[in-house]
Amino acid sequence: MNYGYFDDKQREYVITRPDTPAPWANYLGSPEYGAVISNNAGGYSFAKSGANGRILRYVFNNFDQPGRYIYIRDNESKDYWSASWQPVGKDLETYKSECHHGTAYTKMLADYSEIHSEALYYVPLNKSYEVWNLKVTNTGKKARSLTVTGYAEFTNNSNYNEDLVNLQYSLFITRTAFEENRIRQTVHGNLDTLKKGEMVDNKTATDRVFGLAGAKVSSFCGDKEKFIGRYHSYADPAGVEAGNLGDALSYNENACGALAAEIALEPGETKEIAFILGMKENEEAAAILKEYEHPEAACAKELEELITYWHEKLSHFQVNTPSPEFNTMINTWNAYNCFMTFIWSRAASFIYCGLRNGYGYRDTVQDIQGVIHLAPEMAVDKIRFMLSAQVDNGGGLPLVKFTHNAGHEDTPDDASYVKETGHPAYRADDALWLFPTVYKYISESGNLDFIDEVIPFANKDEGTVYEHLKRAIDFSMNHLGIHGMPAGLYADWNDCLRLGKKGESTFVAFQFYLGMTILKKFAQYKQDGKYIKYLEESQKKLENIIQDLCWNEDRFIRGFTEKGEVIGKRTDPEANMWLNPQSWSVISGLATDEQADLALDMVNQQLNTEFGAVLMDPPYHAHAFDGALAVIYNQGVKENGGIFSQSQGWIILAEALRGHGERAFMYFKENAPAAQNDKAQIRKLEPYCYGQFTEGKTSPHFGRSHVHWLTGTASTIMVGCVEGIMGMRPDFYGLKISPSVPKDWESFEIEKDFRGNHLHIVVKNPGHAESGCKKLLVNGKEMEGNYIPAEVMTKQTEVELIMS
Ligand code: IFM
Repeated sequence: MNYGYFDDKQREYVITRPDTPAPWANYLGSPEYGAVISNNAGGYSFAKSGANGRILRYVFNNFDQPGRYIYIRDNESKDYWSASWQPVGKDLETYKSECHHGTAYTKMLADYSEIHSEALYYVPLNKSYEVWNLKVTNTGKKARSLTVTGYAEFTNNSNYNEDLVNLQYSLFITRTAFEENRIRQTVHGNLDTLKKGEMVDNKTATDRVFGLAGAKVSSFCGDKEKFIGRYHSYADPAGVEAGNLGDALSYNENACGALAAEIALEPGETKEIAFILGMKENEEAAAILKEYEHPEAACAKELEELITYWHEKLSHFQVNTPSPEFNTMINTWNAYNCFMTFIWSRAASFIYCGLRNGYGYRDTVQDIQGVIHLAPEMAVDKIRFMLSAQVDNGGGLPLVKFTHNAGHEDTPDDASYVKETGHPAYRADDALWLFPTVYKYISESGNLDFIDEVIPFANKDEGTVYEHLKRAIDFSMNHLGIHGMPAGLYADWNDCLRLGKKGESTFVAFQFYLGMTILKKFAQYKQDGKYIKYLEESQKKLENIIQDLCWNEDRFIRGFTEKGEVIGKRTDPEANMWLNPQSWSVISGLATDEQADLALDMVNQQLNTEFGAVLMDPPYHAHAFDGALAVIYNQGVKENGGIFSQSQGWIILAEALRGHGERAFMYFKENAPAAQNDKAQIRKLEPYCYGQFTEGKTSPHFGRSHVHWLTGTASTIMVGCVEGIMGMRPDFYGLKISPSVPKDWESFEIEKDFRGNHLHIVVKNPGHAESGCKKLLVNGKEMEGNYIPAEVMTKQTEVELIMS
């Protein structure tokens, strides 16, 4: 079943049936001023922090309410509806609607009772407030008199938790006032005599304003209960029903901002208004509202700015392949999803309430990889930041506080850090993610000077990027487990796998192995012969240990507990086959050809399903070892045998690196949101963004996906597709092109910006190969192998690669 379609030209997903199986969301603004909005206008807004800067209330687990509601009332018939299908929820036989989720804007179109409305929601570029721009058109033959009401449900306190559960406090700090064209809610209004910067008990007066531009306010309401009315609901608010909001304000009541305007429309006539919402002081709010006196011009210009900004970012890598799903995901939605995870981290969604007070080290370093090919300049800023969150012993801070102050931070060795962040110890993998991320950035940008850039460590001291990476190696070397592989410490990538401080994870061992391969390239560039020797010897030693201890006939095991128990043996009754050690054995370059192919075949046989490969199998139930925390989850979900979508990216990459185009693409397609557009009743999640996981074959809801948008899946799949399937493999000195595609792809094209040049790449595959390169022409000149040295590229470079 499908609820909409992709409009690739506009880069929009258009929802044609509003009764979607879950709220399908979009992101507006940024965490400076952020808004999450669903296709039925549900969602919330915040300034700076989803948890502590909450402006609009949203009740989680509660059918996507409340939201940014705009009600339209016909003053003659007294009938009313909403500009989004919900909350009024008119019969879909008579109410027609479309929701266009675009890049940083959402537009709701509705037709009902010969009135066409368009509600456009966005946060203007680099601004810290939001705009709800409404256009109403009379499509009938008689003049109409309408009352249009905008409703914003303020939280009583900026802390969302206090707002929802600590009512004995939060109800008594809020009040509303009305002035000319706006409702102002003040939290802690009684502190308004304090001087700027002064606080009482860490609190100060804060204003939130909901205003109207483009029409006169005909009535208003600042009290939620009066607006909705006892025993009414968002579907039939008393104030809307009456056509007059009663001009009530609140003092110790639940606050809201409701503003009504009367709009008369001749046949064919259109009028436009704008509601503005933000955490703004009164004067600034008045000035902002003035800018929207003529909403038509102001809003159209701002929408254009947003579109230009985002479409330009996406334009740096575009593909045209025989697969529409692949094109849609890579050109727009996976790419946009990567930007959202990159910018928002795990700040806010309909699942994340904004409680995290910092960036997860591994998540953030992984997220960066998803945007490197599109915006290396954005990526490098975040890389600098993450390097500055590396402790001088080489480990990463598990949680990097939003207030991070490089050079002055406590570390997991300090009780104060543990108390403040709740992270009790270092994790084995955090700093190891830096290797592929830093390498990919330098290779994409060609910015080799970055290797020598000096960046502080989190606690003290500073060093070049090269030194930072060396210290990451030192960290693992100084924390070896019982067999000489990197110790498990608090965790590896898998939060639910506690192997014990001295236990060992093969995943981390593979990451470490790859880290050494990458650092060797840096050392070669630096002509650091002594260090090259050290790396080679250490890497060989590690390789021998892994080969001796971790290969189990047809698979790599998952690791060892500190008691020496082997996890992931083929004879184990549960969890005897794990996905990540197999894919990473290939990605790391450690597996022999024979091992790689066997392990990948076993993944295919034992773990793959029609919705992707499960993380491990069989799930834990009766045979979980002490550190197998996954057992707390139902079988077939999350780390307990769910299809953990992030890992799907790594299996795509592993298959592609082996030149198995068919399988790489199969893994892409199984879990690709766009490829499931017609299975919305199964997948439930938005068909345009990734989720954290899909329920596995042992769940009764096999195929249902969860935890939308803010997930590491976005970046790993992007890397799997760009570096793997499309074969874009830059290095310090140029670009290797090594596609791995389905055999029936006869040809495809790539538009890629690379180091100031534009590459137009045409790949031809008349012999139906899955991978390989017979010939590579650059501006008509044949290259050696499949490599283009950077110096032969021109502003407009024509590339032709013949696969077979
Ligand atoms: O790797 C973790 C991530 O840091 C948080 N979400 C779950 C992943 C797998 O456990």
